[in-house]
Amino acid sequence: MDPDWLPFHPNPSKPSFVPPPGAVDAHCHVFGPAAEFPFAPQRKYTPCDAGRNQLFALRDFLGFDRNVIVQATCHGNDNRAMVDALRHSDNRARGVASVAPDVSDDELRDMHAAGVRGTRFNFVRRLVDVTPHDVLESIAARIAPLGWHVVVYFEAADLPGLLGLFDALPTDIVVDHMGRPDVGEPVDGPGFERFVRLMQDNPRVWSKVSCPERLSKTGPPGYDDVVPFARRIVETFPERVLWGTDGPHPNMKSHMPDDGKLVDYVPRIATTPELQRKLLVDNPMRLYWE
Ligand code: 0GY
Repeated sequence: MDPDWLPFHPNPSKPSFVPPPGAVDAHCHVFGPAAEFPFAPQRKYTPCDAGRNQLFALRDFLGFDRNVIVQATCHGNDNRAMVDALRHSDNRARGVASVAPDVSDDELRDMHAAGVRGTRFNFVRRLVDVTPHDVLESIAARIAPLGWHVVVYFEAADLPGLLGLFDALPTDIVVDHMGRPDVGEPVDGPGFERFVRLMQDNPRVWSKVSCPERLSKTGPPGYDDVVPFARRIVETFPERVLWGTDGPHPNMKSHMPDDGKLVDYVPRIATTPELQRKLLVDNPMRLYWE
């Protein structure tokens, strides 16, 4: 693993908030283990091993029932570790893959049978060499017939340059971590307004209200400065929000979050049982299990 890699929290606290029955952790990853599922040669980071057993143990400890496992960039387009986790999940995990436009129909069918329901387009330059938009459109054309959606990860400053691509995609679009707003700006400032407008103008766009630990400047345990941003999205678009732990937390440099404290953040951004049920159960079930 990289010399400055922070491994996942060894003993997270038990959350005070009890997730509703059937709750889904809709953003998490598996890393290897590398001896069985080697990392991609073109990766931009080398993590610690964090395989499926550890992920499922964390799920149970935190009081969740299901996972959505998102292909991490350190595995490139080799989805075997993620698909293996889905196959060992007892139908309690779904996946988001990373694919190239020449992926075969057989591969897509196999992944679908294992539980993959989306593909991820990553625009964060520290994580990937960004793929041209026409190539991404051709990938979207391959996965749309399966009913899959596209998960997008980008920095807030890059949103204007992506609007044309988003318009051209024939699928639902799920934005990771609210499009990474600068939470030092006002919640009604121009940067975040642009993101809110994207969701307002496009009923196909969903948002994960996850990763306060990546966005916060005030830091743990409460990530207080991120709360108004996530709360605004949850309250404005209660039917199109998802939440996930982001375990095992790739590339955290400032600190390693305590997953129990992250779960305790949920009732601060989804403040009623109804909003909590939509965020953690109804919405992810509709997108990934129905
Ligand atoms: C996240 C965030 C990060 C990494 C990845 O696939 C990945 O490598 O998503 C990050 O470094 O910001 O959502 O897990």
